[in-house]
Amino acid sequence: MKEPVCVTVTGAAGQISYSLIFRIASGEMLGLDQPIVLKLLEITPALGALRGVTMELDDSAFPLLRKIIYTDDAEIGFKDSDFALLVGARPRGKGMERKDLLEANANIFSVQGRTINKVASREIKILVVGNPANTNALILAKNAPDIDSKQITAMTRLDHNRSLTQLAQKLDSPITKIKHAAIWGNHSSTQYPDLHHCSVDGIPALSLVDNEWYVNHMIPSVQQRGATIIKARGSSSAASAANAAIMHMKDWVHGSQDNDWVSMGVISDGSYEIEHGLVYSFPCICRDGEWNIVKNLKINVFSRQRMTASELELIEERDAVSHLFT
Ligand code: NAX
Repeated sequence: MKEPVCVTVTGAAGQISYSLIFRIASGEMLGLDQPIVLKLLEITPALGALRGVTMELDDSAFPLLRKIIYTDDAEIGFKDSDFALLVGARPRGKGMERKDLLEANANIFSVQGRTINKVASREIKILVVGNPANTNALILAKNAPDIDSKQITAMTRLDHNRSLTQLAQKLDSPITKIKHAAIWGNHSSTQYPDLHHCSVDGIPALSLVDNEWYVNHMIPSVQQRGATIIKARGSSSAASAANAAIMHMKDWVHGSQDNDWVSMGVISDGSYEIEHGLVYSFPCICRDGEWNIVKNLKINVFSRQRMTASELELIEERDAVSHLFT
């Protein structure tokens, strides 16, 4: 057995965490040989509900779960943290614009960035789930200057998974036959689900579906899927978001399955002429605990327009919160 690692989850009494925490504790994220100390962070009014979650964790008797600490003190929550899943945020409700979310959440992530910078492990791997995830991750990175910005990522894996399933259902194909799907840009309705490099059982995906379906059905339905789910169930995606967070971290730590691509919001190094320093979703391959952007893909005019539209939205978001950069 390995030495225990410390995993912090924020927003731990929320609906995504209710699925996420139990899967982390079971070993699904870091492996069945990795003992875990769970640190659960919430705001003060949610501590009672969080206590209930910890009682359920106790009652699950997870063999890998060495200790549970629950708190409303960020310094305790992030102390020596090796992995942090930042879910805590105000979720998007019916009719709420991203700009409202941006304002409500920017402060949370600047404070958490400074705290992580002060007390977390220098090797920490961070996934930002709370929306607007890309820009929250950017604020965090700007406020945690001693943490390598390659260790701070935002979640677009749910969008990636949604693309895979749309295509699999259209072609009646197993998900496992689909390779090299990609989400570019922001986790928002400007995101660009790209099938130009994608294959299904070795055959180019776009030769198997008609362009009309791809452009007018698949792209908008992936872009709007979050809103569609809110409309149907009255609250935002939870179990599927938790699943995507587990897959994101698992692949980052253990490597992408079969060297396939995964989509991750990461700090742009200027690849594909995307503005340096934005947190932008790129197709990545994970290996040896690191992610790398897939390079040298041909980008046609159709793709470029969509990639740029999402980049412009991220620039606008960044400019709206730049007063919180230290
Ligand atoms: P919930 O409202 O159920 O839970 C959020 C929890 O965060 C609450 O319990 C709240 O008390 C807590 N919280 C608020 N401020 C906090 C702080 N400063 N420190 C610690 N905890 C804090 O929302 P839930 O449905 O779990 O969604 C969480 C976030 O994920 C939302 O921002 C949501 O928009 C976002 N999502 C992101 C997705 C992605 O793909 N990146 C998809 C799913 C989801 O929409």
